[in-house]
Amino acid sequence: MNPTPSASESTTATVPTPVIAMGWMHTARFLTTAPQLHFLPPLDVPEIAFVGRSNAGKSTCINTLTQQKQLAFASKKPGRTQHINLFALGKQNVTDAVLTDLPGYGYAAVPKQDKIRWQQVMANYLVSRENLTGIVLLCDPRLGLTELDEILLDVIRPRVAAGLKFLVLLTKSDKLTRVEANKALSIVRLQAGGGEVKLFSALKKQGVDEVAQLLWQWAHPVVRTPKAEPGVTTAAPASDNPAPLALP
Ligand SMILES: Nc1nc2c(ncn2[C@@H]2O[C@H](COP(=O)(O)OP(=O)(O)OP(=O)(O)O)[C@@H](O)[C@H]2O)c(=O)[nH]1
Ligand SMILES: [Mg+2]
Repeated sequence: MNPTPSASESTTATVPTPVIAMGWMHTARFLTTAPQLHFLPPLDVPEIAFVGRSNAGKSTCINTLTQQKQLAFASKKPGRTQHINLFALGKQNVTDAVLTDLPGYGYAAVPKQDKIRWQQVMANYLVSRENLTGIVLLCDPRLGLTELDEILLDVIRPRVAAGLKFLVLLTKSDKLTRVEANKALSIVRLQAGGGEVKLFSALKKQGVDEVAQLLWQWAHPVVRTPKAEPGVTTAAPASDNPAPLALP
């Protein structure tokens, strides 16, 4: 899950300061909600999806990153998020990226028919959403990556190989000792095939700045300008975002 970038692909993205990244995150506002993929408006800005088991902490992670208490609906009760919810990011109301909160999978109490329907909605979204630029897979480290997470990894593998950004967040890290956290990191790093894995805690604010900086970089890819000195790069304006990714 860690594709090697081609020579023509720029990899030296500008790293924003935490203040810039967090300020950008704070601009998040509700954009739209949809029960199925075909109700979502087509967009041409980078879209970053938060996926994972029910109760893994996806909605809480979005609220923590955006420093807003109730932007996404978080709840102790699993299965709280039941639609695809989009949040727009960008200063002065100019949207330059979108965050997507997806319903979680694996919640036992959901009727089988609903589970199947949701798996299809999510797989459809992950495979065919053209402006999807990155996926954040959230995982409770006390459970590790489960069979359902592995199925999701299989679904997205071709797109990750084609350049889609991918990050695994081990959530609720406040519930682990340092030794447990390190062990969970090593195991999930192996399972994720070398992809990036980070610890995250909404409660202790662990990993927040780092993740905000990374998502900013995903949404603001660097392009080489023809006249630039070798090695000199500039951040692309939002409208110059990458061509739609090759679909599997
Ligand atoms: N201790 C701790 N609890 C957390 C953390 N993040 C989330 N939680 C709790 O975990 C529960 C589930 O959080 P949600 O954000 O609703 O989870 P979700 O993945 O969006 O769940 P679904 O919408 O059902 O898919 C809530 O009770 C949160 O308060 C964290 O970093 N630390
Ligand atoms: Mg949720």
